[in-house]
Parts: sequence; C-alpha cells; structure tokens
Amino acid sequence: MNYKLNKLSTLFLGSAIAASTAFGAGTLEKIMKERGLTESDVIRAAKTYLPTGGRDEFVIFSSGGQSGQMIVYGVPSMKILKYIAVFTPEPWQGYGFDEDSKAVLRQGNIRGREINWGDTHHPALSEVDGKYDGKWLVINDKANPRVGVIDLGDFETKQIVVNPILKSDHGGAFFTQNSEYIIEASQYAAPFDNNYHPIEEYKETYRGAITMWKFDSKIGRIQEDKSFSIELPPYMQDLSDAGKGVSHGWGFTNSFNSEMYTGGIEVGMPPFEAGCSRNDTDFLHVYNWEKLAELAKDDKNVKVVNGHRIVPMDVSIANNALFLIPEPKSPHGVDVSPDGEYITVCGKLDTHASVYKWSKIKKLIDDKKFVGKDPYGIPILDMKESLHGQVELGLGPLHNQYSNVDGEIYTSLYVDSQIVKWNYKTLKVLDKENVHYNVGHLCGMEGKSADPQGKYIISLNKLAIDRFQNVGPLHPQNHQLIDISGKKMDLLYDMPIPLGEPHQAVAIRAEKLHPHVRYKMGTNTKTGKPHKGKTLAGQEKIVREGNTVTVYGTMVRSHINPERITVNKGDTVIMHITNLERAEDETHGFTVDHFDVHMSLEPGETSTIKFEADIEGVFPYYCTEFCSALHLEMMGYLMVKDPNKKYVSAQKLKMQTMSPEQLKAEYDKTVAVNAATDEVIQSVVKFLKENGYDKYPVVVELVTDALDQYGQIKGEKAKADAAVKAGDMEKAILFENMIWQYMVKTADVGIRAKDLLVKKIATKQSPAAERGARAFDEGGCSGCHVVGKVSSGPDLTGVLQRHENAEKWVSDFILDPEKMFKDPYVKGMIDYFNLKMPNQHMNKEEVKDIVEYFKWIDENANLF
Ligand code: CUK
Ligand code: CUA
Repeated sequence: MNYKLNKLSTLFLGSAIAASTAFGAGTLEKIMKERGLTESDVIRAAKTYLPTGGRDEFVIFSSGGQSGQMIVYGVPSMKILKYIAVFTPEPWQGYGFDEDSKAVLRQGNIRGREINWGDTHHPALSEVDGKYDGKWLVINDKANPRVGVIDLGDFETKQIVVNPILKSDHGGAFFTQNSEYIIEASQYAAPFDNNYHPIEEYKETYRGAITMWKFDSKIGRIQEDKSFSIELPPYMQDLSDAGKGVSHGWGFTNSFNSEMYTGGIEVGMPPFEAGCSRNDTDFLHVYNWEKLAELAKDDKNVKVVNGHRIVPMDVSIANNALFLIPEPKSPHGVDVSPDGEYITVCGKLDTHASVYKWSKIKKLIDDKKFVGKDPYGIPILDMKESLHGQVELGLGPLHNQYSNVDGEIYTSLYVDSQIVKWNYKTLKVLDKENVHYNVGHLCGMEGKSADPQGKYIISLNKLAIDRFQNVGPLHPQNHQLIDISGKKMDLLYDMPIPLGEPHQAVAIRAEKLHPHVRYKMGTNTKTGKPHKGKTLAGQEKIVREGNTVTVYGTMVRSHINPERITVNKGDTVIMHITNLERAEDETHGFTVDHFDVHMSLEPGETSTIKFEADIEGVFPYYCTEFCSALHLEMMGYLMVKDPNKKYVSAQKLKMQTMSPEQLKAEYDKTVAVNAATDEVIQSVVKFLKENGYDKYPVVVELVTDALDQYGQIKGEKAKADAAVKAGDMEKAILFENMIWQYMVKTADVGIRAKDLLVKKIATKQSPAAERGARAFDEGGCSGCHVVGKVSSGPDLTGVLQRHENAEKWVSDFILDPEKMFKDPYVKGMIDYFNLKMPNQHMNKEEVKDIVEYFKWIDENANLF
C-alpha cells in the first residue's frame, strides 16, 4: 500500500484499524479511482462529512434574499436545516395561512397595504457584551423598510416592524453590543412624510436616516414607542455597524452619493451611476447614538413624522453627536473590529481597504478639530488623521469578517472573485483564495462579534456560472466553505442555495442554541400566551352564532375531533385546533380542501384558520403531516349546504348491509386481534418495568404518551360492550376497532420507548464491536438478520453458543459461506429459510469485529 493512501485510511478509520489492514485503503482507493477524486478531495470530504445523526459545530442563519425568508444550515456539513418564514407566506409552516401567523405577517402592512415579499439582506444575532447569546435573530427588508424579529426558542418570526419614515433601508439590521438597540439605516433617500415632493427639491426635502429600534431583549420585541431616528443628509446611506468595546455607544454608517446626484437619463442627464461616483470620496457617518437616545426622550429635541420621533441634524450637530469622515468613493460595508478600535471600510470602486482608528477619531472629536462642514453644517474630520492606514487588496473589495487571530481580517473582492486574508494592524496582505464567483458578503464563525471563533469562512457568491448542474438560466447562488485554520485558506465545499440571493449570513456556536421541543398545551406560538381557542380532550365543540360557526377542535394520533361539520353556504367558519401531542416531532398539519388555509400544529400548539364557506359542497379536511401509521385516516368532512335548496334523499339507493351472523363473526375476529395486540403491549410494558425505565426522563415522556393512548381504551370498551348489549354489532365492531387504533398508537410509542431504553442500558460497545455493528449494517447482513427476531434469516442472538468452536465457525461461514452449505446444520437452515447465506465479501478484520459485535449482543441478549 502506498504511503499516501495509508495516511488517508488513518484519517478515515482511526489509528486502531489503520495499523493493520489493507481493507480501508483498498476500498477507499477503489472509490477514489472510480470517482476521480484526488487526495485533497478526500481530505476535504472528511473535513465536512457529518455521519448520520451527527451535529455540526456551527449554525448559520443566512438571509434568503428575495424569498423574504431565512435559511438555516450547519457548518461544516453545509446541511440545510430549515427555512424560516419572515416577510413571505410559507405554506408548510402555515405562515400566512393561519390567523395567528397572519397577524404577524400583517404587522408588515405598509400604509394599509399587504406586502407579501421582502428583500432580506442583513441578519443579526442578539448580543451580550458584543457576544452572541443565542436568543434572538433579526433581519431587515430592503425593499419595504421593515425589520423582522425571530425567536430562537422555536425559530419562528414573532414581530415585524415597519419603518414609519423610510422608503427603503439597507444599513440594518445590526445589534448594539448589549442588544439595547437595532440599527437600521435608509438606503435611497426620500422624504420622511408620505407626500409627493419634486425631485428638484432633493437637497431640501429628501433625507436619509438611521433608525435606532429600541429592543427589549427579555421578551425579544422591538419597542416602537421608545425608538427614534437620526436625520441625515440624502447621501444614500449604505451599511452600518455598531461600535463595541472602546467605541460602544457610537455607530458608523457609510454612504455612496455625497454628490446628491439624482440622475435623469430620460431628460438627457448622465445616468445616476455616473453622477453619484464623481467625487473621489463619500462620507462615513459617525454618531453617538447613546447621547442621541437621551436627547430623543425630550420633546423639544425631536420632530415627529408619522408618529415617529426624529432628531433633526441641527440638534445632533449642536450636541456634538454627528460627524462625517471622507471615505474612498462608493464604499460598501463598514466593519468594526472585535475590540471596537479599528473600523474598516472598503470601496467598490477603490482597490483599497481603509482602516480608521477609533482613538484617533475620538481625539479629533474631543479636540473639535474639523477640516470643514458639509452643506448641512455637519463637521467633517480629516480623513488622513482619522486613518490608521490603507491597504491595496484587489478589485472590488466589499465586506469583512474577523477570525480568532489578533489583527486577522478577511475581505471579499467582488470583481476579482477572491477572498483576501490580511492584517488590519500591520496592514499586510497574507493570502488570497479564488471563489466562484463574484463574492458579496463573507460569513465568519461569530466573525463580527467581539469573540470571533475562526476555523471557517463562508463566501456568499453572487454568481455560480459553471459550478452546478444547469437548472435553466436562473442559477442557484453559491455558498463556499473555506477552511481558515491553516496558513493558507483551503476551499472545502460548494453549496447551491436555491432560494433568492442571500446577502449576509451570521454564524453561531451550535451549543449556544437551546430551542424547545414542545409548547405548553394550548399555546399561541406567535404570542407565547395561552391561545383563546385552546381546547383539551373532551372539550371539543361547535358553536353557532348567527352566520358564524366556531369549531373548537383537537388533533392527536390519529384522529381529528370533530370529524363532521355542517354549515350553511355563506357562513364564516372559524376553526381553533389544538395539537394534544406531547411527543417530540409529533406535528400535525391541518387544512380544509379548497379554502386556501393551512396550519402547522407543533406539539402543544393551538392555532386558528378562518374562511367564508362561500361555495356549496363537501370538503374533506385532513392532517397534512405523515404523523403515524394511521395518518391517512386522520380526516373529517366539512359539508356546506345551501339553505335555500331542497336536497332529494338518496336513502332508497342504500347499500345492502351484512347479515347478523357475518357481523358476529367480524366482531369476534376484531376482539381476538385486540387480545393478541394487547399481549404485545403487555410484553413491552413488562420489559420497560423490569429494566427501570422510570430512571430515564426521555423514556418516561414517551411512556406517558403511550399510556395516555392506552388509557382511552377503557372508555371505548365500555361503549363497545354497551353496543353488544343493545344488539348493535356494527357499532360494537367500530368501537372495538377504535380500541385497536389506540393499541397500535400505544405500541408505536411504546416500542420507541423500548428502543430508547435499550440504548440507555445496554453495555457500552468496544470500538471493535462498534465497527462490527457498522460492518454488519453496511455490509448488508441486516438485510436478512434482525437481532432478537427470526426474520429472513435466523436470529443471531446466541449464535456464539450454538456451535462448537463457535467464533471460528461463524468467521469461516461469513468469509466463505458456500464452503459450508453441505454442513448439516447449514443445510437445515437453507431448507427452513429457503435462502442461502450470500458471500458479502467481508475481510478478516471486519469479520473479527462482527464477532465482537455478536459478543456484545449476547451480553445484552435480555434486551432484544
Ligand atoms: S449588501 Cu448585498 S453584497 Cu445588501 Cu450587505 Cu453587500
Ligand atoms: Cu396527524 Cu397526520
């Protein structure tokens, strides 16, 4: 075996096995050859591969661009975990299709109009001391200036806030270092009020602004009445960042049209893009939001537009709270270093990154050393005296992220399609890596917090061009994962993003997130409070008031209560449904066909749908999540009658029914099946009790759920027996069937509890036994053998006791079964199962491991 492959097999299989075997390398070598993979490919694969059931180190929240949603995925695996609906209806989660989520979505109405999309750009995670706390996530909508607030307790959008004075935004969302405020800056300057103002009055009546949204990080809501905006010149403010550490209390926002050019291509003026990049420099806005927040509390310091408090420029100037610093033309992005001392600005049309130093800026401000004023009277600081230095990076530098190495910064080069690693203190370029193609933002691991984690950078590329299977002219976006742990960057993985253009993503250590698995019974998840339609088992009802029919219903595996609802055409139908489940991942979906309604009910959740039953007919409603073996049966009928119509009865055509003898036979059969099923349940119960399930809370939860189901049986049995007494065998059969349903549900969860308990109490597998288990599964043995059961092949529990010199016997048989087909024992097996044990081409190492696995099985034989 050559050296390289030996090294690889070490990497994959762990030193224990690599020391001895040709198997790992042989197989790996074969796959590499077949798939044309290089050694680096395989190393990269190993760096990102996440085995089944594994967890990633980081969780990424990416903007979903024009989809108005967010994308959640893991790093390093790049596995997509969830889309979070924010500004756009999302049917799976019922977002915008049930009344409670609609209430959130409709908070985003602007001037009374529904907006059903968003252009999401910049997500931000809540902070404590500049570090992510894993509690809240916010994101801006550039097109319709709004901010959405997501609760990381359940990854749902809880609030949408419309900016009352901006007509577009971009420089948000950014948390200040203790989540006191969320910064949101305008993009395209416009009048604050909602009136028409001629473009000729641009300089007089069009304005930019920074809105400081007050955030209550206890409840995770923006407090609109405690928020305010800072009036700015119409310079087209671009991106922002909050100061931290030494610069805490201050904010930074750049701009790209200090020319205040307004275009006019249609009247023979040069286009907007030419006029707004005429000057060599634009302005970085530096503002003391902490001071302005105090000022804004006093009515005499603010003007109020559309009910929103704005601090006018002259007030900010008079209070030494607003300054400008020239920055290279058409900048994009401003990023404050983890300690708050260095502020890096890159210019799209400049090849440099400019690093400003906070202590220099602060000194100029304190000394009132200004080089002039802009047309609005805002003091301007000298650029050179504010700068720490500039570095030539390449074409089209845009956005920055930090790593855990002091002074290390990563910058995207849009035009060059590269990532540059450099040092913002020494101003030295260290490394470059090609990306594919045209990168916008970068996402470092907590890379914009006060505590960057290093390890990886994700390049959020605008174009994918030739990277993926062609899916038509609209290509996916390309997120590329780069390993930054070494001296040189190493591109590991391409992930197509099929959902809009994600401008920015933020990453957090996975262990900082603690989402819950169920809600308190009857919760309105959007408010976190008990839902007004909360309904417990047995409380289900249908209430009619005039033309309104209100249903209080429940769902639990596997039925919906009620199962029939009849209303008159023209009625308003309101359905409150509660998911009574407590088991993890037992979500039920709910829809009524034809009425454009849907809700996703997670365990414990109550939600509401509402519609006009304005068409006559019969409309099935059903559960839309495959929630149990009897999911398809989880349905009911909404029947809408026209009150002005006479319906002819179809009674005469009634179907022939069964004879009393047939009914009795069916009844007996059903009762017998139930008795047999109950035996299985009792054996599981016995197992659970004997093995002390009550010591394991997760198992107890499942058992409680199973017993809930089982507890229903008594009532059903009484009804069945009453029906037998009354001579109604048909009804008796139905109730007996219901008993069986409860038994199946009990067994379903009960067996899950048993499997879980087995995992908890079985002896620990040795590494060899673990490898053997894997070889057993992956080598195909489990296709015929089920441990603890006779299946298509014999039960292997105790196989090492069944033969003399058994370890050798079993090993020989696996290695070359055919040789032993004549052995009388084997022959007997072949006859019994009508199957010959195939040669799975295991090697000796694997067989040795499998024997160890069998020993482990025998050790735990009582559990199978
Ligand atoms: S922006 Cu899109 S790449 Cu909106 Cu932050 Cu720079
Ligand atoms: Cu509930 Cu399917």
